[in-house]
Amino acid sequence: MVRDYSTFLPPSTAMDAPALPMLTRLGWQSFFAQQIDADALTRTPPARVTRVNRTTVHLLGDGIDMVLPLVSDLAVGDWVLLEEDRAAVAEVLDRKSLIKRRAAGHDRQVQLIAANIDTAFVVTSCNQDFNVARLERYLALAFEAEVDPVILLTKPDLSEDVATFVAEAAAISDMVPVLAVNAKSAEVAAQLAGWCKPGRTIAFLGSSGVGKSTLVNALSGTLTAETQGVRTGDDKGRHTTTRRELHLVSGGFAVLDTPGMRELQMTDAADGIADVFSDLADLAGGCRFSDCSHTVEPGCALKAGIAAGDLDPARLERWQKLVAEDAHNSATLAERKSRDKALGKTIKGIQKKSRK
Ligand SMILES: Nc1nc2c(ncn2[C@@H]2O[C@H](COP(=O)(O)OP(=O)(O)OP(=O)(O)O)[C@@H](O)[C@H]2O)c(=O)[nH]1
Ligand SMILES: [Mg+2]
Ligand SMILES: [Zn+2]
Repeated sequence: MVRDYSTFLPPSTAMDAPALPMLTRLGWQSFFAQQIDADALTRTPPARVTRVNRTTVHLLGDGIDMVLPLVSDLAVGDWVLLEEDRAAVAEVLDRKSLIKRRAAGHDRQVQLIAANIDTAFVVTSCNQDFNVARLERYLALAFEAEVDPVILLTKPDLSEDVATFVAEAAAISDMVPVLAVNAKSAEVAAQLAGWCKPGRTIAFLGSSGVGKSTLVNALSGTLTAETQGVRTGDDKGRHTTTRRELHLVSGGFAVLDTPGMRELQMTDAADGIADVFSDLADLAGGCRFSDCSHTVEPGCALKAGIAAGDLDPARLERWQKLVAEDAHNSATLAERKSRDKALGKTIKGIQKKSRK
């Protein structure tokens, strides 16, 4: 791929940010600065992970644009300190936020999606991609990661029913702003300006074909990311973006483009799920039994809510499904970790014995 270096050049046009230090433009914030002293800052310079490959990472910093060997558990968006000779990553700084999911496939490891994101734009379109249950999953993931989510509804120009999509999305959570944006229009930068301040990092998440890369291009003002038309008939995308990549744009902030995710399984996301469904959790406080399963128990406040027509039974079902899935996945992960630990001990024991 040909990298567009114009996005790394000093800002020049009127809409660009004033000349900002490179580290600020990359998202260096006091949260990271306070983890190291001034001396370490020059000896072991910080750099940000913009891309994670199979065996290497791409890093950008002040005068740094390099590829180094991958160290384990690095995520796109991580801030690292380099060794004094700059030949390797010395340390990963504490993360302000971390978005993760349970990976698809049979080994089902936890997959780190992105670190140190300030705002996650959850992107869907005003078409067949729109799905409340999936949006709830994305929001739970963002809340769990302590990232502020915003729902973007793209392709309003192709829909005759934008207001219905907006209303359905807005009903999901009081804590999540919802915006309809034509990703191909000139208004994108102005519409998202409140979140795209210099020094901040934003991410676009969502299915293939919803316009994540188109939004990246709209914000950068260049063709930074590749885009491709969706399938006619079902509006599904063609998985054009194949890896996560952090782009530095001329407005002085960092933008993460991600590939469309096919599956979004919950793991260790109990708090995030509780945030999305906080109204139901509050209501459940009124159930007669503290361990009420909201199915057959007498005195169930949620059942009463449904009977009174105040609560959508489908929403209660979705909540219970996510809670159960998260509990199952988190338990099996915890079990696997303790099994791996036990196995590690056995192997160490065998090695010790064989050395004797
Ligand atoms: N009319 C219209 N087309 C849009 C809008 N947003 C995206 N598109 C088109 O939708 C298609 C898919 O956009 P992409 O930006 O490639 O989608 P993506 O989310 O990056 O997809 P993946 O990389 O596959 O995950 C492209 O043809 C875009 O031009 C919009 O708001 N209105
Ligand atoms: Mg894309
Ligand atoms: Zn109940």
